[in-house]
Amino acid sequence: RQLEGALHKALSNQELTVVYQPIISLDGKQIGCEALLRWHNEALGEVPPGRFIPICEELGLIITIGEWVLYQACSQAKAWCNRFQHPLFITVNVSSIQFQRADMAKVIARVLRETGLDSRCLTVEITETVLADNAQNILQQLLTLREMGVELAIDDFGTGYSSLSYLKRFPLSKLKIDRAFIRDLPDDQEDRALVKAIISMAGNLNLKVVAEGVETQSQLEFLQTLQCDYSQGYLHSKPLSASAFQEWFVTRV
Ligand code: G
Ligand code: G
Ligand code: MN
Ligand code: NA
Repeated sequence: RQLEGALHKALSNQELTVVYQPIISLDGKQIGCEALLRWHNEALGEVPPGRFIPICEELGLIITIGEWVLYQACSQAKAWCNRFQHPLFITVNVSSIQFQRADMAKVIARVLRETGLDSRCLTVEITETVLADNAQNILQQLLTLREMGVELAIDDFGTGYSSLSYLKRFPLSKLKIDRAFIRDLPDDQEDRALVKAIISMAGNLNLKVVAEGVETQSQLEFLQTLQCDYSQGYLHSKPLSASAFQEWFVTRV
């Protein structure tokens, strides 16, 4: 409960920051990054997002904090696009609680307008929870986002409980394979079969695939043989501060 009190003030006390983890297409041509929230509190130290984000969701704070992350990420991406003349996409996690408000698509449209970021440079990451919510309104908002040019990725793919039918019903563009399936590649025969099947299914559904948690060269080589589209993980880089990401980026383009 100490956490709750501190969280209420985290944003106004400027304790929140956004870090950026590189995502690279397997052909090396496209570069992007995932925006990830960090919280450093004087008394509590560095609190991991897995601990404080669920509390933000419970308290409804994720509405303001989520919008702040979106704004930070889009204005940063816009600044990098201007500076480097090299296309860069940014992916931002949007919680199911944020999608429960009827105007999430409008919020995203406004942030894009205010920051000047091209909508095609933004990918919104949602979890299966968003899609499991049967509200017609959610489908409508996701369709609106796609019409605007924003891409939609399903995060942590393979770990949820929902049926695969949502892959057909929702206008998704990318699927992020959860790192649990990548960890034991290329040795584990079952994970090999699963990842192979996921990539092949995604290809047939016209979805791009991002492999998460790629830590070794042999994992990357295996993913290359399967024609996976993108990889993300410690092999390329851990999440970086904005200035460290910028340094990393200039060495790549
Ligand atoms: O890699 P990291 O430890 O930062 O992420 C832990 C979890 O927190 C991940 O599931 C990630 O999706 C989630 N997360 C990180 N940043 C955000 C954010 O800005 N919004 C939401 N909703 N989730 C986030
Ligand atoms: O659930 P989501 O994919 O949004 O969360 C990303 C989380 O994964 C972050 O907490 C990030 O720090 C973590 N992460 C990113 N790359 C790797 C990796 O290569 N290995 C491990 N173990 N974790 C990773
Ligand atoms: Mn994510
Ligand atoms: Na994930």
